[in-house]
Amino acid sequence: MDAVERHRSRYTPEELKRLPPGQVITQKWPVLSAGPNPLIDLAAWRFRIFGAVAAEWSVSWEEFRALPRVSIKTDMHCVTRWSRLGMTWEGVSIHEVLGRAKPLPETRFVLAHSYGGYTTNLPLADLLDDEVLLADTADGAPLTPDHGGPMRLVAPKLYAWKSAKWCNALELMPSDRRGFWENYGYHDHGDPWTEERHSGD
Ligand SMILES: Nc1nc2c(c(=O)[nH]1)N[C@H]1C(S)=C(S)[C@@H](COP(=O)(O)O)O[C@H]1N2
Ligand SMILES: [Mo]
Repeated sequence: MDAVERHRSRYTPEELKRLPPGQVITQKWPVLSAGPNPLIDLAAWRFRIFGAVAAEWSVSWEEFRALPRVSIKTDMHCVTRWSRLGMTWEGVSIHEVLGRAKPLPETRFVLAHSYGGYTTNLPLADLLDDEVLLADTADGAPLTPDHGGPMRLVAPKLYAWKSAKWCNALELMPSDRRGFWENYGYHDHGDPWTEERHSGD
C-alpha cells in the first residue's frame, strides 16, 4: 500500500466522496496566514459593503451580532492540499446582508477586504451560494484570532484562500479585480473539484 492508499483506507467511502482530487484529510485545524494577526478592537470594528451599490451599508460589532443567524456544516479545502471535513460555522448568511446595500445590477464580482490588508476576489454568483456566510463561530466556539476572529468570510465551495479572515468589507464590482494570492499566481476562481489551483492551469 502506498501513502495515498494508506491515508484513504482510514476513511469511509462517504468521507472520501467529499474529498476533492489531490487533497488529504486533516483532523487538526491548521492556521494559514500570510502575515501577523491584525489587532482588532471590537469597539471600533466595522463591516461594510461598498462599491457598486445604491446604498453603502455598514454595521458595528453589536449590530452585526444582532442580525439573524445561520449554522452551516461543510468542508474546508486549502490549496496546500489539506481538507477538513464536517466543520460547523455559525454567523450571518451572505443573503442576509448583501441586499441591504442595494447592489447595482451591473455587479459581477466582489473583492473581500480584511483588517491587515488581505484581499480576495470572487464572482458574485459564487458569493451568493447558499453555504456562504460571515462566520464568528467555528465548531461551537467563538472564532479565535488565528482563524480570523472576530469574523471571517466562509465560502466553502472554493479553496479556502477565498475565505477572508478578519473580513471588514465586501466591495461590489462590475468587473473582476484580483486579490492578494490571485496576484501572486493563484487561480482567479479556485474551484477545488476541478483543481483550479494556479492561474494558467
Ligand atoms: N485575511 C486573511 N485571510 C485569509 C488568509 C490570510 O493570510 N489572511 N489565508 C487564507 C488561506 S490561504 C487559507 S487556507 C485560510 C486558512 O484559514 P485557517 O487559518 O483558519 O485555517 O484562510 C484564508 N484567509
Ligand atoms: Mo490556503
